[in-house]
This record gives sequence, C-alpha cells and structure tokens, in this order.
Amino acid sequence: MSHAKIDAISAREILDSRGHPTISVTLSLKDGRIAGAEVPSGASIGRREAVELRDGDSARFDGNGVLRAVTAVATEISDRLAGMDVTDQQAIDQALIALDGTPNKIRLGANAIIGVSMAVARAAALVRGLPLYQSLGSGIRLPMPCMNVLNGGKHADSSLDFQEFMIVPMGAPTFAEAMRYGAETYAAIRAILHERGLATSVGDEGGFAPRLEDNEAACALIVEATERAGFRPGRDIAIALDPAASSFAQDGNYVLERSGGGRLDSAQLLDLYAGWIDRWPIVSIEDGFSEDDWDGFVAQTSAQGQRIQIVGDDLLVTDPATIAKAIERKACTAALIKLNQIGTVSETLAAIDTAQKAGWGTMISHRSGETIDSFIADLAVGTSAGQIKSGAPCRGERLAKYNRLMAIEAELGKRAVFENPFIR
Ligand code: 2PG
Ligand code: MG
Repeated sequence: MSHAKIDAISAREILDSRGHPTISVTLSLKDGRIAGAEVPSGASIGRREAVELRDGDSARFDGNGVLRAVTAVATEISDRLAGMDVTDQQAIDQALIALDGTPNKIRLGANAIIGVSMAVARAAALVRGLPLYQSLGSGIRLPMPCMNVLNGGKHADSSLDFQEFMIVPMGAPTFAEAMRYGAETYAAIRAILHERGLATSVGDEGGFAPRLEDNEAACALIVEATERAGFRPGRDIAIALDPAASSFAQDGNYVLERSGGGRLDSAQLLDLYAGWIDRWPIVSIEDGFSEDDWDGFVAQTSAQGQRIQIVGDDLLVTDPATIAKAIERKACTAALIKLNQIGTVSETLAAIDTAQKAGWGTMISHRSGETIDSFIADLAVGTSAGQIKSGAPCRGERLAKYNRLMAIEAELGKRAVFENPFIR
C-alpha cells in the first residue's frame, strides 16, 4: 500500500507538564497525511529503564535539552524508516532497535524512539481508517481509573514518603461514573484539607501535597473524604498505593525520613503493609519494595497476593523478559505498563501480552512529566488492560487521558465493557 509508506519524520523540542524539555514527533506519509506523538518523562525512574537522550553538555535547560534526540529523529531515523509501511509496527520497531544498537536505547534516545514508534501507530490507525484503540487491538473494555489524589516522594514536597495514594472507584457502573466518583471524592479531600488549614496546592500528578502527621494519615484522609462524598469505602471507592520504594531504599533498608517513620528492613516494611491492609480498603500496592529487593516482592506476593494486587513498576520496567522472570519467581500479580520505559510500541504490546497470558493484571500508566498526548487511553482500551493510572482528576495533562476514555466509552456505546478488576 503506497499510501501507508513513510515519507519523512521530524521532531521538535517542546515542554512537559513540569516545564522540562521533551519531544514532539511528526510523521508524514507519502500521501501527505500526518500523524504525531508527544513523549512523557518520569521522575522516579527505574534503573533498568530505556534511557532518554538529553543534551548534557549544553547550558540550555541545565543540560536537559533534547536537541540531539530531535536531530536523531530528523536524520538517522527518518532516513532509515522512509519508504517503510506504517502498518508493520513490528518491522519498524525492530528497525529502530537495530539502528540504535544499544540495549537501553541510549544512542538515539528512548525519547526519540518511543515518539517515533507512537507516531507510527497513529499513522497506521489513519491508514486503516480506525480510531487508535481499534488499530492497536480488539479490546472494548474501559480501564478502571486509579486516580492519584495525594502526592509524595519524588512528586511533591509533602510530608509523605510514599509517592502515590490513589483512589479506585470500583463500585462505579461505567467509566464516566467512575470519573464522577473520583472527582467528587477529590473535591471532598480538598474541602477537608481546607477546613484543617492544610495546603491544597498540588504535586506533579495533580494530587494534593499536604503535611500530614504520617504516611498512614493519608489513608484515613481518603476514607474520610470517601464518606463525606457519599461513597462507601471499600465498596464504591478503594485505595491503591505506589510507595515507589526504590526512592526511599538505603543500603538494603527503607528509610521513612519525611514522615519520621524510621528505618525498616524488608520484613518490617512487609509488616507495615499487612497492618495497613487490615485497617484500610487497599486493593493494590505497586513497588512496595525497591527494584533490587526481589525477595521483598516474592515475600509480599506470597503473604498478601491473595488479598491485594502486587504491581511491579521499577522492578519490571515494562520489559517482557523481566516480566517473564517475575512470573516464574511469583514476584508480583500485575505489571505497570509505561511505553517510554521500554521504548517501542511493539515491545509494550509484548509486555502486556506476557503479563495477561499469565493471568496477571495490567495497569497502563502515565509518567509524572506529561503532555496532552492521550495515547495511553487508547492503548488501555485496545489491549483490554483493565486498569489505568493518569494522576488526579485535575490538571489538563492528566485529564487528557481520562477525557479521551470518556469519549471512547461514548463512541462504543452499548458495546463498552467496564468491570472491576480488583479483589473486593
Ligand atoms: C510511577 C510513575 C508514574 P514517574 O512511579 O509509577 O506515576 O512516576 O513517572 O515519576 O516514574
Ligand atoms: Mg510507580
């Protein structure tokens, strides 16, 4: 199909939601149509993630500019992919991986490569005359939104050592209703914080970033807000956590410095989670242990994996081979999925497939540095991922994904499926 052939690819440096440089890619087809993508960027980055190319030596943006990655797209990558058929995502991604030639995509930059790979997927949808979610897969299931309403760790200057406290509107009958449950509970949290004279300013993902007595007070606040909004804790609204434990791990221990929670070893941290699971309606814990503490993950999956979902993010870095190893070792029961963590769309699809074939959950994820690109919304539906996290129901770059999902739900109409993926 000549109309599916790539003519050229270009890129520009733009800014993400933190004001840091990132990449916008534009792909033109031989028939003149264009497709694009914008690339997100994380703050709590797994050590084994694919690596962004940043300018480094320059004074621009304190060395964080992406002009070298922009040039890589417009020269080497564009030259290599010109003439290729965008509907063959696999072949294009393989060509990108081979052209880069490094195990972590550092030569051309994982930011350059994932931007191109996403633009290719969008162009393929155009060629097929399908919405992106239908071009990526055959799913018609809307994901359960996990909304990060309290921000800590590397995402906010709050008193919380744990990075993310998410609300999960498991009792909602539709995706749009789930967003209403979430937004009303979010509003109740703001009202409570305001009444107590606590800060209602927000962190990187749109969640509040208050100074609370300790980490556990965040769970109490969510339950109180759930009730105030008229919902039942544990029935309508549950809690999902992403402690992002790599970010407070020190020499094999875990140091809860901000909240004054002291130094815990892996077994003590597991105990802390056990107490929380008893006291609060928690359905999922992501990165409860550091990326080096495989034994911690295995112990948690064996002790708590029947009651809650155990998610690997930094541990798995969306890498199909690492997910396969974690399945083998029973280290988790779900994979967090981030496109830019592995660096191509087809590797991301393989990661999802590997997890799903093992009966695992899959949670599609934004990054803390985002753009208004809503690719992950379509990815979540097309692959029937079952879960998505895109921050709070607040801030445009977070809502771009949730609003896109509401549009997809409306478009699917009666065919749309929405189910609670969690253990009640
Ligand atoms: C995470 C992500 C997204 P970051 O740890 O799950 O919430 O954060 O993008 O900073 O890695
Ligand atoms: Mg995480």
